[in-house]
Amino acid sequence: MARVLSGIQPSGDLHLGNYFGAVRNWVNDQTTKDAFFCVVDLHALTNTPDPEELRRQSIQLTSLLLAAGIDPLQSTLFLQSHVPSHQQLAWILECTATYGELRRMTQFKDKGGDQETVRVGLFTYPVLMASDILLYQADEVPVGDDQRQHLELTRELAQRFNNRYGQIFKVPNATIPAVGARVMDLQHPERKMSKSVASPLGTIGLLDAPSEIEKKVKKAVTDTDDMVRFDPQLKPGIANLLSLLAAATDGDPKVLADSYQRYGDLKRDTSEALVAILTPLQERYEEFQRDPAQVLAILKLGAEKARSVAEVTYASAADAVGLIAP
Ligand code: AQP
Repeated sequence: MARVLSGIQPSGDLHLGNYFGAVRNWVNDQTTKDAFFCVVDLHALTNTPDPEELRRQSIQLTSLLLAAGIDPLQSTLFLQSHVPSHQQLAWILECTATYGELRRMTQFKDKGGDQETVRVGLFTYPVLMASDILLYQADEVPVGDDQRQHLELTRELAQRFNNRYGQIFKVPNATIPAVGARVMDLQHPERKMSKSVASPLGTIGLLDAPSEIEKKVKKAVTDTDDMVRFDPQLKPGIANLLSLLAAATDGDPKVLADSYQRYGDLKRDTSEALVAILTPLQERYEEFQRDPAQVLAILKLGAEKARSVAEVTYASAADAVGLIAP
């Protein structure tokens, strides 16, 4: 059975990009694959969150993943900081990666890599991510398109390490969905929808009320030529709405474009389709919110299972580089 691993940061409210780009595919994967899903709280520290807020977000995100359909009986769901091997292997991989290749990461550059006060954690983030993946000997990593470059780096580090020290790591493949891989901001359709970039009208959160969803879709930026066509380059706003409708209805954005003449109709159907997907998810979320002890118990069990896999890989890597086992 192929093993999949993916992670998500508790760095803000989950949005449709996280859902269509990643989480929904995780739910599908768990029935046929050996699935590990990780709430990457150590990565969230790169945003220097308020401590109470980080704790709250970690529980909220876990509840949302459960509400979205991650089943702890099928998947191993855990918090990254509960498995110390992530940080231990990250150091070994930092001694494998080069300054030049980390400096070229576009996410680092986008998040302020050129500033004098940039934190080292933001710079080394992709190495910790490589550690998250390689520890589990994952075959596949289901992610959105924005993570493609980080996945390439993970593969490169695994190959470099294996060439030098022997076959320690499986070299994983990214699996990127055909539709929903890059959900764009509704107000700035040239940039991706994001948790940490403030764009209240441009981002649809998984917990947004139906009236908010309707308002945001209605106000979504389009263009003036009044023709519904799927053309992400020339008509990014309309292409984004078509992609969202396609993702929500399992359709094809190019085919859907032929059924619409007016932007208003496309917007109405898009918001209705999104509300239909999000309402049941929100109801399940409320149930988990009422029982945080259950959520913590799921994370505890998940961490035990994750540790049993991660510690074996870490021990092999540590031995390979010449560290003495305790
Ligand atoms: N706009 C997006 N479209 C499709 N997929 C997306 N993902 C993120 N944004 C989009 C996918 O969601 C998964 C989890 O992402 P993350 O929490 O690790 O952080 P990120 O990729 O940096 O996403 P955000 O929302 O922009 O968070 P912040 O603002 O905190 O950095 C990943 O698989 C990602 O591809």
